[in-house]
Amino acid sequence: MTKKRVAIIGAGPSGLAQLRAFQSAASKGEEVPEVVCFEKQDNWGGLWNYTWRTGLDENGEPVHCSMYRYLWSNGPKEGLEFADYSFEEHFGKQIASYPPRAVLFDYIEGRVLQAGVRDQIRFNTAVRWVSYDEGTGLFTVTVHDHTKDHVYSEDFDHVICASGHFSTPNVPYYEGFESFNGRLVHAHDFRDAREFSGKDILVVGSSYSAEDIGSQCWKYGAKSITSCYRSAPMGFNWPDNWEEKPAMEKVSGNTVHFSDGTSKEVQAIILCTGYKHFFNFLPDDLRLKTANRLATADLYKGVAFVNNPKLFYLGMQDQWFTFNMFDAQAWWVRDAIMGKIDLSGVTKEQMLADVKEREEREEIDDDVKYAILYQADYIKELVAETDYPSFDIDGASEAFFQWKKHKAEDIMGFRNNRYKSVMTGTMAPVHHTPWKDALDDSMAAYLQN
Ligand code: FAD
Ligand code: NA7
Repeated sequence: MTKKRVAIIGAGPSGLAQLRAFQSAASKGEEVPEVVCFEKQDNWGGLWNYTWRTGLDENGEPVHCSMYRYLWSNGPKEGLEFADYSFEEHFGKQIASYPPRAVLFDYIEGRVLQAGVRDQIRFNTAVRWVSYDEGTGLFTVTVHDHTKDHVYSEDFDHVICASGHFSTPNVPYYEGFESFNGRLVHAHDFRDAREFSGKDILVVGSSYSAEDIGSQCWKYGAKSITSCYRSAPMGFNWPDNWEEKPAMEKVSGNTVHFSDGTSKEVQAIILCTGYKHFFNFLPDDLRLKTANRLATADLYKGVAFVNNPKLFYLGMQDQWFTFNMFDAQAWWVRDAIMGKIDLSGVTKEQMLADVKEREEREEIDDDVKYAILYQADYIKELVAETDYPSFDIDGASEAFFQWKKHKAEDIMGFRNNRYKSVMTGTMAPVHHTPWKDALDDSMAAYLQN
């Protein structure tokens, strides 16, 4: 019998988790399928593979990166640690709890370098189209290899879509945008906070990007920050030069008008208005259509596409947990593909019922703690069905609860706190410099602890 062939789209944390999952089974002597991962960038790491570029990349592809220069983890590392590869194993010591982007990239890379999976990835190769043939039961994946400038197709038994969903910006229009005289940019294209030093800026939105990009600009010397919300304020105890306003109504010249009748003159507007699940390489019958929520639409167990369960999606949920949730999903998908988890007897109705149950359970309560525990339960559920090393998921949730509390206490100081690893049981050191003063966030500077 010929080996099954599996295509993974994307070598970000989710796609890399999938490669590691198969490699882990192979290292235990199991017969694993042939795996090919297509990655449109020239390196792995997904969003964590930072670039200064915006707009189109060197190949004319939309730039994937939404991260910015001075980004530090927005949650404690103790909530995202891999169960099979701890921070201590990677760095040879315990490190502080909110690593900058470069440090987390290094950690993600360390595990897959050790696993030796890089040769399964075809870099600089953008997936253009995927189709499914009912007759052969195979997917045809068409890609553009930019290195050779060659478009070709190959057939696969399974496709795993791990292309991320925080890359295609959701860009609303407000009256007067076309004649605004300052810089108007979406968070996706925000790179260097120093550009806004000395300026009055507006951040639109009230979620993670608004909070963190506003905080970055504050840290690197913006004159004032105004943030505005559509539904609810972020409500933190902001510094004196940060003001929260209700919804923006329109812009005239450089003046922004808000729904409470007030206005503010600004030199820059940064739209922190979220992202779209966007898959321009998938036809209607294979394309996931979902809101950014914990219970994604149409994914059985959060991963298997109900309309064709030979197709899987990783990491499509809104995220409290990240890397270890992607691992739990990847191990489960691996076992479904290898037949260790049997999907053949699960009907479409049963899959839809599973999705509905998850949606209803998510909607019971909109409390943050509830949401964290909901996603923790999801990870527990998947981990229990595979050989992914079980870990103290309740302990990781506890780190998130503490993080929430620390943010409420001091939004510009929460990153000075430390938490205990649930993988190794050791406490992180306090970082040597308070976040607001740590202007050099290189890996060398961060690891000086
Ligand atoms: P991605 O990281 O988006 O990777 C997807 C990969 O697919 C990319 O490499 C991309 O090039 C590739 N790809 C896409 N389309 C194609 C195609 N057509 N053909 C070939 N390849 C393709 N999480 C945390 O845990 N902590 C944080 O502090 C944190 N901060 C964040 C800050 C920002 C600004 C953003 C946007 C997200 C942040 N996240 C954070 C969440 C982030 O989603 C995850 O950490 C993680 O990167 C998701 O991994 P992924 O592999 O699912 O997707
Ligand atoms: P989110 O978490 O999806 O939040 C998007 C925000 O944008 C949210 O506050 C929305 O308000 C707001 N929004 C969306 N559309 C509009 C319009 N038209 N007008 C005004 N405000 C709008 O995205 P983020 O970028 O903050 O975070 C995504 C990931 O990046 C996250 O996982 C982090 O780790 C980093 P709403 O509350 O819906 O009214």
